[in-house]
Amino acid sequence: MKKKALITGITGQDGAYLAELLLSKGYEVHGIKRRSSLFNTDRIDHLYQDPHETEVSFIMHYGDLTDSANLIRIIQQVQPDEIYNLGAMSHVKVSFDTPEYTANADGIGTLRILEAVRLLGLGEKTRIYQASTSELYGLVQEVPQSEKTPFYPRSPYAVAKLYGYWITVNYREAYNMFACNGILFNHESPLRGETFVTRKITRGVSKIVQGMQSSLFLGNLDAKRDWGHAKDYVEAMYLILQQDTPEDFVIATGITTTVRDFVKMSFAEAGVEVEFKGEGVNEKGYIVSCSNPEYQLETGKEVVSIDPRYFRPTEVELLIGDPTKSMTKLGWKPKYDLQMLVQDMMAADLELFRREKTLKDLGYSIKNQYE
Ligand code: NDP
Ligand code: GDR
Repeated sequence: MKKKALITGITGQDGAYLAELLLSKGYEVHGIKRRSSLFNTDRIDHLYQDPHETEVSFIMHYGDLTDSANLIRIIQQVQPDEIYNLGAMSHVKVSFDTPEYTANADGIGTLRILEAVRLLGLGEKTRIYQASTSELYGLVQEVPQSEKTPFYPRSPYAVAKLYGYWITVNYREAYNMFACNGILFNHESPLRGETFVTRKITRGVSKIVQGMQSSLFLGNLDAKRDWGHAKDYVEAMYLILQQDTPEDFVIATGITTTVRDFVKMSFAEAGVEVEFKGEGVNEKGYIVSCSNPEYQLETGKEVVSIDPRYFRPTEVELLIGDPTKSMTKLGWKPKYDLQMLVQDMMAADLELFRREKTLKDLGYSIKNQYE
C-alpha cells in the first residue's frame, strides 16, 4: 500500500516542491486547492494526472482552511498517513491589511486540521506537520535563534502563526498526537511568490538589465534574513515526520544577509556591479559597471530606490537560525548556499524575461486579449 499524504497550500511554493518530493518517494499525494476565478495551479500543472486514468497518485480537492466541514470531509475521505499544513495567508506586510482573515486561516486553520484528525479518530494514524516560521522570533531576543529562543511576534501573521505553533504543541501533549512544528527560516526559489523580496529583486533585476523596467522600488534594505532554498527545506519537512518521536525543529542555514546585499548579488549574477549611496529613504542604488556585452546599461544609472510604502508598521530586523538540532537529529544538510540560490533564481528570471522580451519584440502581446 502506498503511503498517503495530504498537503494544504499545495498550489504555493513549498506545496509544489513537497508534492514533487513525496511523489518521487512513492506516496499518493492529495492536495487542497482553493477555488479561484483564474487558474492558480501553475506551480503544479506538471504533476497533474488525469483523474479518469487508473493508478492516479496525484489528487486535488477543493477546500479552504476557513471551512471546518470541508476539511473534515477531505480528511475522512483521504485517511492520510501524513498531513502537511502549508496553507496560509503567508505575506507578512499583507497581514497588517487583513489581520482577522490571517488569524482565521493561519491560526484557527491549524486548529481545524488538528481537531478534524482528533474527532475522526485518526490521532494514532495521522502525523501532522505544521508550517511554523522564524517570524515567531520577531523582535530580537537572542541570536542565533534556536528551538529554545523565546518568541516575540511582530505582525498579525506572526501572532496567528504563534497560535498555530502552540496549538500543535498542545494537541501533541494533550492527545498524544504525532504533531510537529518546523520552524523554518526564509526559503526561496524560482517558484517564490512575486511580492516576496527575493523574487521581487530577481524579477526586477532581470527586467532592468534587459531594458524592460527602469528601476526597482524596495522598502527596508537593512533587514537581515537567513535565506535558504525551498527544495532543501521541503526535505526537512519530510524528515520531521519520519522520526520516532514528534518534536519541533529549526530549519535554517545559520548565515544572515541584508536585503541590500541580496540586490547586489542578483545584479552581479547578470554581470552588473551596483553600489548604494545616500541614507534612509534617500538611499539609492547606481550602476558602477557592466561586464555583460548582452546588456546596454549606462554607468551611473539609478536602478534602486526606496519607497516607504514597503515599510512595515513593526519590522523584524534580524533573523539568523541555529540549525544544530536538525543537522544532528534529522541528519538534514542544505545542498544550496546563498550564492547558488541567487544563481538559480536569476537564471530562471533572466530566461523568463528574455522570452517575454522576444515575444514583445516580435509584436506578440503577452497580455490577455480582454485586458
Ligand atoms: P505561499 O504563499 O507560496 O503558499 C501558500 C499556500 O496557501 C497557497 O497554496 C495558497 O493558495 C494557500 N492558502 C492561502 N490561504 C488559504 C486558505 N484559506 N485555505 C487553503 N489554502 C490557502 O507560501 P509558501 O509556500 O512560501 O509557504 C508555505 C507555508 O510555510 C506557509 O504556511 C508559510 O506561512 C510558511 N512559511 C514559509 C516560509 C518561507 O520562507 N517560504 C518560512 C516559514 C514558514 P493560493 O495559491 O490559492 O493562494
Ligand atoms: P518575510 O519575507 O517578511 O521575511 O516573510 P519578505 O520577503 O516579504 O521580506 C523580507 C524582508 O525584506 C524587507 N523588504 C521587502 N519585503 C517585501 N516583501 N517587499 C519589498 O519591497 C521589500 N523591501 C524590503 C522586508 O521589510 C523584510 O524585512 C517570509 C514569508 O514567506 C513568511 O510567510 C515566512 O514565515 C517568513 O518569510 C519566514
